[in-house]
Amino acid sequence: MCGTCGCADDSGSHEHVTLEQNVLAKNDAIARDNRAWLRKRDAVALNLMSSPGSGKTTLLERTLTALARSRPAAVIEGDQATSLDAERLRRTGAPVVQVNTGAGCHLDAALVRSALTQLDPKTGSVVFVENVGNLVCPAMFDLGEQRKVVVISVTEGTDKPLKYPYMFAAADLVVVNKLDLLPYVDFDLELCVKHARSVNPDLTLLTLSATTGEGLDTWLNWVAAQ
Ligand SMILES: Nc1nc2c(ncn2[C@@H]2O[C@H](COP(=O)(O)OP(=O)(O)O)[C@@H](O)[C@H]2O)c(=O)[nH]1
Ligand SMILES: [Mg+2]
Repeated sequence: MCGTCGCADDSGSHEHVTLEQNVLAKNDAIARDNRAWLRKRDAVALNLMSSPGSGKTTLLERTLTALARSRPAAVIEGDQATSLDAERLRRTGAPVVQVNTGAGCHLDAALVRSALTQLDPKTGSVVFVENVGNLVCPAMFDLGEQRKVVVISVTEGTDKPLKYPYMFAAADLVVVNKLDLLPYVDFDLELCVKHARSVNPDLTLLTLSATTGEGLDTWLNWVAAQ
């Protein structure tokens, strides 16, 4: 077990494995309740995960602005500390609840349950969950979301799907962001897609630039389809 979050450690002892199973079983039960809670409101939750700085908040700023006239949207914003991202996102007019995890490196279903109660999203809402930035622990925790979205950016290197296979195996969608920077960095998009599909053949992938807006329509269409 990871000392701070209880995430998986394959080299752990029998006690570690049992404890990990208990933590995850308890989490999964709450996640099922969250899913039912959301279904009753005809709402869907999309869990955005990435390394710090891949562009989750920038993508959400654009997305919330685009959705403002078509569909109610709300955000659960996860960070270890500060409300900086929540403040950025509230400027779009959307309701946002900030969750600070302190030393914790991921959101879990219990944190999302209390954030949902506070957020009280409108019927038919898309609830975006911006998870704490890392490609390890968030992959293990079901939050009751409809879909898991992994954002990577072209500045992070082609090999990330191979180095963090659990995250990419858990994903429904991979968004490759910062496409505007592709001419300036050593990133092989085709190979990265191949790596991602090697750990998860069912993946949907799309490319965009949250800064320029290139590819944003494809993302918005995917969101609308959920
Ligand atoms: N060039 C470029 N920069 C971006 C893009 N998306 C985000 N950024 C920048 O990357 C940095 C981190 O973005 P942020 O949205 O805070 O990432 P987060 O930590 O995943 O929420 C900021 O300086 C953004 O302006 C993009 O598509 N292109
Ligand atoms: Mg952010």
